[in-house]
Amino acid sequence: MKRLLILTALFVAVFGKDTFEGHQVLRITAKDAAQITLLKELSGQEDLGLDFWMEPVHESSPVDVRVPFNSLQAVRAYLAFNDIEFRVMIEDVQDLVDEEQRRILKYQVVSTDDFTYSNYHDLSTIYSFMDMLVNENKGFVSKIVIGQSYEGRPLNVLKFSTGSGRPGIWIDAGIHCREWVTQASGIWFAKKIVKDYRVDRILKAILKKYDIFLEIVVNPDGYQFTHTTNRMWRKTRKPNPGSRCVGVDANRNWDAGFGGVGSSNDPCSDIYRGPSPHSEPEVKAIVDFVKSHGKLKAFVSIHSYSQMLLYPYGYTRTPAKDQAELHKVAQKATTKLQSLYNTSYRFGSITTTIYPSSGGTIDWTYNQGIKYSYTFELRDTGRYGFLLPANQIIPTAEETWLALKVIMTHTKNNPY
Ligand code: BHK
Ligand code: ZN
Repeated sequence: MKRLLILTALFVAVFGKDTFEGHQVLRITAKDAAQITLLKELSGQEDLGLDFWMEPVHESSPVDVRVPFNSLQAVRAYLAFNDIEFRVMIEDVQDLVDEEQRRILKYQVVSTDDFTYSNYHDLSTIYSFMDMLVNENKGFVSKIVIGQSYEGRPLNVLKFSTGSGRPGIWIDAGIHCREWVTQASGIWFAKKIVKDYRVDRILKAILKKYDIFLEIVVNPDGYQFTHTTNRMWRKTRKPNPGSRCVGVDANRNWDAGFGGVGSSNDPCSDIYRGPSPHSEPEVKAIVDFVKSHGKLKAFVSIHSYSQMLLYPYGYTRTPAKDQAELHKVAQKATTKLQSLYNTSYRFGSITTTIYPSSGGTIDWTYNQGIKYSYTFELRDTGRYGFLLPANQIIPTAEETWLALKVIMTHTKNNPY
């Protein structure tokens, strides 16, 4: 293993790509509040380089943590000493990353019919996919550039429309760039919409009254970075003045309880909220779009993993005014989702279902008056986590699409 580590260090130095050789993902189950406190202390030990895939908040839900090889002994000893239960979820993170990389095809795609929906793709391939789709479906699909990322990439939104002057439904993916199944599902949704909009009566009825806006890659700088340098990157890529740490958690950056619970003011934290609300151009672009459009009636922001359908709020325990209705729709949507492959979802408010968390996307959109504001956490429940094997992309997208249609249909049938 020592030789391996030296090789690993060499590899990083030469190719500039982080590797995860010997890293393990541990699922840690705290049994009381005292153990949660011990886990928070562990996460504060920056020299250990731990990557919490879920925040330690409450003893009712276990946390998955990626532990670098060099910290494994110390972490295991700490957990054992404090009598905290854990088990190994992923034996070697790099094995999964390697497998994923092997399957990424480098080929010139000429049409969206040749595109391999069952694989992950790099950013330029996704951007060409969007252009192809627009070219193949003139008059139905168009591309709107709503802004530029910090590194100057276009922030592309696909618009699906069969008429003019209509209210809109928004779907986005990839705000956390390492959640690769979300961008991959977004691509599949886009193709599904053009295949189905004349033949699927439900979709046809939705598009008769509403435009659909789809932002497949909310955080393109981060997505590129997960391909070139660090597969486990979550945040944006804007440098933080006065810190050697880069990036902001774009799902803590919105002006809804900004700076409150479940966010950090430490630029080195993975839940760093940023210096001010909407400080990130990727967030500000959506804010400006939502305000200028003025008629979005549903807003769905897609994450992974943990199989949940969430509605506001995350920054407060106060129930949303429309909680009863949001809950019923979530129940219907997750039931429909499960009908396809028996994938089971939990649903409820962000605070009560995952954890209290402020500055999140859908709390802001809900407060803007977009009643049907939801967040999905797609597959899985932690066997692979962010490294979901590519052969699960299509089934994930298919089942999620059924739930999306339930939300969109409810929106259509309940105008406000
Ligand atoms: C979802 C919606 C609003 C606030 C928090 C969440 C949970 C999400 C997060 O931002 O911490 C978990 C996550 O990234 C994995 O997708
Ligand atoms: Zn996320």
